[in-house]
Amino acid sequence: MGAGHNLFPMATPTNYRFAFGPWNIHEGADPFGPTVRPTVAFAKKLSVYRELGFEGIEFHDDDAVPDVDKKNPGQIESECKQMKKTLDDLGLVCELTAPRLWEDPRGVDGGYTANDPKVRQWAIDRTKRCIDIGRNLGTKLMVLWLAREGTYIREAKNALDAHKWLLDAINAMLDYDKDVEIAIEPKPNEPMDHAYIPTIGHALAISARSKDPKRVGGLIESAHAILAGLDPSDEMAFALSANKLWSVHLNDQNGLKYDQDKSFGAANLRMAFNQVRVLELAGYAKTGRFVGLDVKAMRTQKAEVATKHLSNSRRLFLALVEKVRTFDKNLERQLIEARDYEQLELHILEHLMGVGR
Ligand code: XUL
Ligand code: MN
Repeated sequence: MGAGHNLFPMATPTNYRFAFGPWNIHEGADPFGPTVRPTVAFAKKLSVYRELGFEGIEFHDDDAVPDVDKKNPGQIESECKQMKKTLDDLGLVCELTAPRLWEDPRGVDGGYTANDPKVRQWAIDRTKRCIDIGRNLGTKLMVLWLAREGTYIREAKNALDAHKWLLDAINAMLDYDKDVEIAIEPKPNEPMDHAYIPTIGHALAISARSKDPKRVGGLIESAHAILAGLDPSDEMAFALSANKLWSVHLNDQNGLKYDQDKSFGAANLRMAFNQVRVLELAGYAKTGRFVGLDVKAMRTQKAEVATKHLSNSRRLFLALVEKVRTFDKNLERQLIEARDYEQLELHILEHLMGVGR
């Protein structure tokens, strides 16, 4: 695994907590080629979290309970008990769970917004199992990445019905468990041509219409905001200003192409700086919420070094915390007062490059 590199690299301690999902250690398949690295056993994945500087684990429902659809509530509870013990022993916590509807053949055209009422019911039932898993693993936070809740062709669904069904599904989740907190992870496209909840604005609008808006917030992923043509730091600020940013998936995206999940800061360091800046401005670390890194190793990466995307992203994040904290605040204030944004920009760029004053 090569986990020994880049361990806890920053001298300055910060109180950020980091998380990632087991899917972020992967075999490297893409739509044009098969796997290039052997499968890493789940137990082995768990064993590298702490070494890499992470304490939070993000679970899809079937990461925690394989074949969840085939299991009854009793089986789910006992498997979760075992998993919780494994996590406790390793010093890990489950940050969130997320129902993985998009891999099931029934969810081929969406779950909550499928045209077939039986599929919509299955999607809600499966999500209830996901809520059970979260409760048993000690987290209230459930993420909805609405993967196939959209269309390949616009005419395939009645979008008015689809939005109503989505709201009904969210209300059913809120009814099912009085403690569950739902964070919608917006994404404008992929796997569908268009998704119904493409931005955090849409997510918070649907939250406001739900039966318990204080339990519906958001998770913002950098790449998803970029794919929507938006600035991730502004998307985060929008949610933070409403106390609705309940997690983040930091990564990077080199323009409008397939969802890349590059290492944080790898494509646009200044955009990454601004995401860290907004989290710092909001005191995000003090909330105890996690910084999730939803990053993929390049396909070219050899198996023994296929966790560097995670440790490097964390390292970059911490380096940028340092950059935000050490930026000359007096100078910043003066230049803003003088409206000399050209000079402010130069200082930011020089600060990031480690040159100049
Ligand atoms: C997909 C994506 C997912 C969610 C979790 O683009 O980001 O991995 O974060 O379901
Ligand atoms: Mn994500």
